Amino acid sequence: MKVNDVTTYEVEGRIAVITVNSPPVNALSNAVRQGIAGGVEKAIADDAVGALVLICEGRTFFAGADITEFGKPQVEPSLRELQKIVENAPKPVIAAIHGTALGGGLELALVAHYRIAVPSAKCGLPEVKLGLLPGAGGTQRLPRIVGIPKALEMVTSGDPVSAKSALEMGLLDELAGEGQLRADAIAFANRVLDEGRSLVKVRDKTDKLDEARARPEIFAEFRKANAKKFRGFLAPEYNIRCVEATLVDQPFEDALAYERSLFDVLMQDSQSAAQRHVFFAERQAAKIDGIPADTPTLPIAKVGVIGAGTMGGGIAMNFLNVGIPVTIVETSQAALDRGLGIIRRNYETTAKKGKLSAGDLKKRMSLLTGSLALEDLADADLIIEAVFEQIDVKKDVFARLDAVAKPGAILATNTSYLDIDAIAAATGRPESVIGLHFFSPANVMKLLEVVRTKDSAPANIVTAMKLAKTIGKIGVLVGNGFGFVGNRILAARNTQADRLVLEGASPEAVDAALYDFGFPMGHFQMRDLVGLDVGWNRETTRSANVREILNEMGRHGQKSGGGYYDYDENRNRVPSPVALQVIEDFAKKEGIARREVPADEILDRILFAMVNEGARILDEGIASRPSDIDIVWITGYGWPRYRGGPMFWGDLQGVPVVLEKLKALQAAHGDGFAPSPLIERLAAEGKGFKDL
Ligand code: T1G
Repeated sequence: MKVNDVTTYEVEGRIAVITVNSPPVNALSNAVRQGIAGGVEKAIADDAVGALVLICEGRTFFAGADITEFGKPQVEPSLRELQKIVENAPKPVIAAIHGTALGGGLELALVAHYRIAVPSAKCGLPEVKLGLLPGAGGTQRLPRIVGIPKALEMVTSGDPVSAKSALEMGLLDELAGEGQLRADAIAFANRVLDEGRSLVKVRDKTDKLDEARARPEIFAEFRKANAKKFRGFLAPEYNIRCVEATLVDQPFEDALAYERSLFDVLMQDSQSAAQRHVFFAERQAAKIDGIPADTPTLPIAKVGVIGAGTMGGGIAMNFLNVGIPVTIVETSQAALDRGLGIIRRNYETTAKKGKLSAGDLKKRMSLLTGSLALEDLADADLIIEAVFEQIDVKKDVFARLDAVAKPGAILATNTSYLDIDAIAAATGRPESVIGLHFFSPANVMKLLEVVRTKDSAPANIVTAMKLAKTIGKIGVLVGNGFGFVGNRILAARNTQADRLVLEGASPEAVDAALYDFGFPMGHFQMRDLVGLDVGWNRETTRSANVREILNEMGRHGQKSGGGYYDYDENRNRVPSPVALQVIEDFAKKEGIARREVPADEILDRILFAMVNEGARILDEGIASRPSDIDIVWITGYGWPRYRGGPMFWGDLQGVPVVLEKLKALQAAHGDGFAPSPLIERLAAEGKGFKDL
């Protein structure tokens, strides 16, 4: 019988089965919580019922609280009230888990008296990834059932564990047969009754806490070991404090109240708002506006890569990793052998770390074919060019590809900022050309900018976006324009950083400002790492800027022992008097007066310039959503997740504030800061980027 629209109640023998079906992930919405409460109360009142099974239909057990309801008025019963109903039930409640029991879903399972799952199930507390902590007792019950070390790892990483691991650590009581969950859960419930097993409450278990009670330094050790990973984030520290509270001699309810108090602090903080924004933004980015959802995708059974350099090799690995054969073409045997060797060595390094079996290494390499002939790509479904970043070279490659590639093949360029319409015009099939902008190292970085030209065929766009997911990337669809989205905003940051050091800020001051904001490394440190000579040409260099002069001096960055910084043999960086002298001399030549530049000016000029460029990109239709720009900069350039991305950050300041700041910066530093018309429109309408 139906309890409500998402919950049914059935009795099999003496076992009540409460089934929830609330797509897409059975999130613990108001209706789901009401349905479960109704079903449990019905079972408790039914004398024919001895035990209860709580199970879900669809793809997964409860995947957590319903994030879409955050910030909206709560409807009774709250998750914690529902937990009380289940935990205090006078009859055994068995949670039957498939898919992913996450967050509030696992916390609900933790107040059941027993837990059974199929082997393919996973259990986790991912709240930290949303800038939160398990707010329904997870930080108090999980340690009691798996011990503090494993609980610390789970709540601060947010990563789920497999059903097998969960069984081993005591989180699960039994594994069901795959596809047998309902029947096996009912059988388990009957055994619980037949064996007269007690109503085990996780809150009453304390033996698993003894290890940490005997070694309280475990917490300091854990904080130290993860300091770099947690830097800047609030939520991991608050999760640790809650787990520490399990060792405080206090009533369980007080511990729950403490957990709730810290949860409420996090929920109000902009860091959680930012990370919840990123959660939905990542999923939104995969949606393609303006192309019918039923547009067919093309099968990609064979891939060709042109260029076996750093990018070409990394690109090829993405497809080999998922079992798609690749033919990689170079212009000389030496270059081809070098490229194939690098791919093999990359896999061997991964294998040495135990992250790749010898068999998988062999299989992946068996899918790779080297060639010196473009003609060998004639049967490829997708061909990705990764040759020298020079428009004439790329046009020539595409003209030759046009004569070789089979009809319907997708012809992709990995260019990072060149005009793809111009490249497409070198072929007789511009509709087949698209941009697949990978980020170095291409086999590691998650971001893939899928660049549509004015002629890119819809089926090719849809296929490319689906392919991004297949190879484990986050695909963001962007328009064709200088630097597309990521590099165009990087260029805006470059301009300000270069200008700031000429005006008197040191490279380390600029880098410190960005590092303290949350970037993994500063601007000049990143430049030295990538290499100052990327895109630099010895034949045409004219000492036109500091970077050219450093290159002309042989200072190409980390790889040459010096760039904007000097580096010791371990590549540790120190401020460089030589680079500083170059900067001062160039500023003098340009007639730029040097001065003390305050740290807040450094950050303002860089961040507001980036937001302004993002607004221009939106206004030109190069990005279809502000949140897409956020995803590009978080996944491609290390913008700190807890700050949500440039456009989220702009909204956080408030568009009127952004407008005023830009006007002031324009007055002080020139028209490069002229506010985007979009910002002026939004300010006038009292709207933010989120309203686009
Ligand atoms: N609430 C609402 N909607 C959700 C949701 C959730 N918890 N999880 C996913 N969705 C939507 C998602 O937006 C998408 O919608 C669709 O479901 C498919 O998701 C008190 C406070 C479960 C592993 O953090 O990790 O419990 O785009 O594309 O790749 O302590 O979704 O189709 O319209 O990701 O198969 C804790 C978050 C919440 C889990 C499935 N739970 N979700 O991955 O599909 S906080 C989480 C996921 C909490 C308590 C606290 C994944 C997934 P649409 P999808 P997927």
